Amino acid sequence: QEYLALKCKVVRWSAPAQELVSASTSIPGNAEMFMIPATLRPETMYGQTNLFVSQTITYGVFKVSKSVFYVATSRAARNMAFQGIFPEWGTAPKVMEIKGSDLIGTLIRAPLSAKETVYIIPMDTTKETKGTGLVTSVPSDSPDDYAMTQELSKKAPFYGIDPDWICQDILPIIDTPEYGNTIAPALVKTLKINSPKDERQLAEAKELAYKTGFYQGTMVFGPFAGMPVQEAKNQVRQQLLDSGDAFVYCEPDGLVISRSG
Ligand code: ZZB
Repeated sequence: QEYLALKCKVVRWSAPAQELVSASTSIPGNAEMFMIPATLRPETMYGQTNLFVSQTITYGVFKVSKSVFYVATSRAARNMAFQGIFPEWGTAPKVMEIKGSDLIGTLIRAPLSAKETVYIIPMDTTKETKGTGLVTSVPSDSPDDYAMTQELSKKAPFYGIDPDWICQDILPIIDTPEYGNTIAPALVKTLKINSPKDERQLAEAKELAYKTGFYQGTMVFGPFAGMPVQEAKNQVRQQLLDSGDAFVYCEPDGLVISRSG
């Protein structure tokens, strides 16, 4: 699977994360630190409103250069080590670990997002075994993201977050003949999805959103407005690569089983 790994620069740490980072002797005070979500939908990046972490995943902080550090799962960093992302081939230099729960409330800059900065919020269904373990939230085009952000804003105290961290107005990015210009809320409504627990319907919604967005979608936001998604996808991807705001991250399909004998 080939993902686009997005470099989301930390603008302000949550209090617990700040404490841990400040205490680390391996991270200089002027370090640039990036959260690295992995995405298959570069053309939706204008609509990023949050970044999801799982509270139960322990993330690693990895050294890219003297003053640049990436946050991702150790599993993802091991893969990156064989893709020329760290200075020494085959090595992912981990300088610190941090629990997802300690990252909640951190403010980041998400490249291309219409929002200048976005907050890190929890989504405990985020898989450790996929991508980088960090997921950028696009509630206009991802039914999972829309359902989770709705749940979080309804039950903010329960989840221990500030409701203001989640924006309520959904920015249209892609228009489709069947579902209008915000496909995720439309599908959540049509398929009567009430919460992130409605897994089966959400899987169906995701499949439909992928297919409809790709084959029938037209961009309605950003420099490629008016262009079919099929064409814009690669243009946005290339723009993010050229600006240095993203890099390609690949992972082997399925399990890699070591041979014996
Ligand atoms: C932004 C985005 C916008 C995404 C969208 C999707 C959609 P897939 O489809 O299962 O192969 N993702 C990435 N890593 C994880 C993880 N560790 N756990 C859970 N979800 C993860 O997975 C690829 C997509 O799943 C990624 O692309 C990411 O969300 C999420 F409008 O990035 B995406 C209809 C989907 N739309």
